[in-house]
Amino acid sequence: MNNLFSKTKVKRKLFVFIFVIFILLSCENSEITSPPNFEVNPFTHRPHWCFASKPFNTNQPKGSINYFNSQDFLMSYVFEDSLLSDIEMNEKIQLLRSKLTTSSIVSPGYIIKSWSGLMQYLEEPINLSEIDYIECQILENADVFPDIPIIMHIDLGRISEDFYRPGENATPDKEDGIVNLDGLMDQGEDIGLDRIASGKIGDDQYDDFDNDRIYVNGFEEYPEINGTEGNCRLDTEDLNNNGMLDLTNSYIHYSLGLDCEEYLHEINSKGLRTFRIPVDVYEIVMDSNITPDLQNLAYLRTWFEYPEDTYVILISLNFVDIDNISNSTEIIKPPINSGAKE
Ligand SMILES: [Ca+2]
Ligand SMILES: [Ca+2]
Ligand SMILES: [Ca+2]
Ligand SMILES: [Ca+2]
Repeated sequence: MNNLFSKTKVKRKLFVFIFVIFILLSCENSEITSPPNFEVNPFTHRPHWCFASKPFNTNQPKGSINYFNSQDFLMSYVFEDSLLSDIEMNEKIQLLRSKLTTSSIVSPGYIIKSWSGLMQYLEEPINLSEIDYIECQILENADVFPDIPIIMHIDLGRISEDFYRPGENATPDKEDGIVNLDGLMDQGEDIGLDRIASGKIGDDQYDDFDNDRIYVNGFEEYPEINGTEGNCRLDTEDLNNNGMLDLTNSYIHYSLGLDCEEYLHEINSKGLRTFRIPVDVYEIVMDSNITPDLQNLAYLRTWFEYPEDTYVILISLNFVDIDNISNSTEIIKPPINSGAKE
């Protein structure tokens, strides 16, 4: 009887031991395979952006920018394999790819940099006192990222809305009101910020929207996706929707060399460069006596200086509050049906 009892005890102990080992192994396993909490980064979503107005502090010639959410990059091209589950390895990532072209007035052989960029109005303005650093992740991919020096600028605050044919008029260029000024897209209004339909005299030949994909060096591009005519959206320069063309420049400015060490926090094995810019290294740029309201920075502009045609692949941009990291939009996620097209 005793013998039987002790045998049962041994069996039980063995069972508990095996069970504990199993739990430990499965915990370890889930630690390895469970993915980080990837979330969509709002600053890589193409429709949030429009072309940038001219930075107040540059005299460089204006190049052009074509920006799109390309569909041919997988998570595994960007992040370390150890951070990804098997499913995520093959999922597409939403990234914002910008094709930067130099100004046509720049003569070959002369190194004069061009500028071009993007801007947006932030529905939730940034309060600088709640931010510790700006994090920017750029993918350096030798196939699509020619090795040339690019300077990226980040402006935050009050920024001129006059991005389409600047100086042309004192009111915002907009599509609404071509037929009825009612906030709705009436038939005949989706003809671009030039307010002239294709085929009519004076039409901007570069404003036609098309989401057709082409391939350049094996990577997809969408050369006419930023057109405002025929894009099924009511486009406007009046980004803050106050009925006026805001022209004040009063903002804070950061800059970083994308091939430089300054602010570089980390490079991973895939060529993902993570920059962390301390929030207090800004310069103030203003064209009047209006100082930037650091607690209410409502426009964001990112623009680039570059000596040759190139690309920038933005993986994420975050304004990080380390005390509230779960609320900051720190991480990135593969898109759900996101697309260049959207
Ligand atoms: Ca209308
Ligand atoms: Ca047009
Ligand atoms: Ca439109
Ligand atoms: Ca406005």
